[in-house]
Amino acid sequence: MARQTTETMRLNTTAKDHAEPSKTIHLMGSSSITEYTGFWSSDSADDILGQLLSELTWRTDCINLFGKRIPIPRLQCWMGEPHCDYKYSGISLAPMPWVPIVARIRDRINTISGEAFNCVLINQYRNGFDSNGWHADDEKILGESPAIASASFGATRSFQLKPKRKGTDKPSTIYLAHGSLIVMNPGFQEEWLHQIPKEKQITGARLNLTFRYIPPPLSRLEIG
Ligand SMILES: O=C(O)CCC(=O)C(=O)O
Repeated sequence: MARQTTETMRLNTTAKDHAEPSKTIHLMGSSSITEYTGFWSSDSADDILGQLLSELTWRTDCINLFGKRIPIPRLQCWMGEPHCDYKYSGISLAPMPWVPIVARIRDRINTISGEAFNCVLINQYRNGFDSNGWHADDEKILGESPAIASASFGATRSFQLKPKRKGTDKPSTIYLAHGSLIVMNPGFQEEWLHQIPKEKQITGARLNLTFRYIPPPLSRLEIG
């Protein structure tokens, strides 16, 4: 799971909803990732996975590559407060209003993290052929040093990490299991890239929800 630049500290071991979940801190250079395995119990995670798959409206978005429109290798859904328009890799997303199951997930994550996440990108990896290439969640609209929380349901997938600065370091991997949560802490997006590589032997679906915070536009009063 870890490699040279990642130190891991296991802090405690319980793993039931509403109990103190198992927490591991991966120190990543001058930043860190906090990992909660079993943040949702297996039964709750099963229910959430079923509900999300049946209740959400999924979109297939396309990026421009060498003058062609290419579908991204996963389905997605963007949800959040009305002001949370989002743009990445040339894809423009207007937020769907919160559905109750996602709002409950958000509230639980906001409580444990002390953040105020107000929007979420939900990715559906239909099987191991679906993937998400190297990137950082460092769009300007997210502010200077954003925290990003990422919840996973369904098939366990490899979450690979490598520093932005060029070097010989091989990627390190955290395995994101059913019902787990990670928080990429402030500072992480500035220094590190992450990806979900293709793993063609995986046949099951995985849903991932990455929660973000987009500040509301300044009111006329605040602008002066
Ligand atoms: O699926 C994941 O765990 C990562 C998703 C991700 O990188 C993103 O939505 O920006």
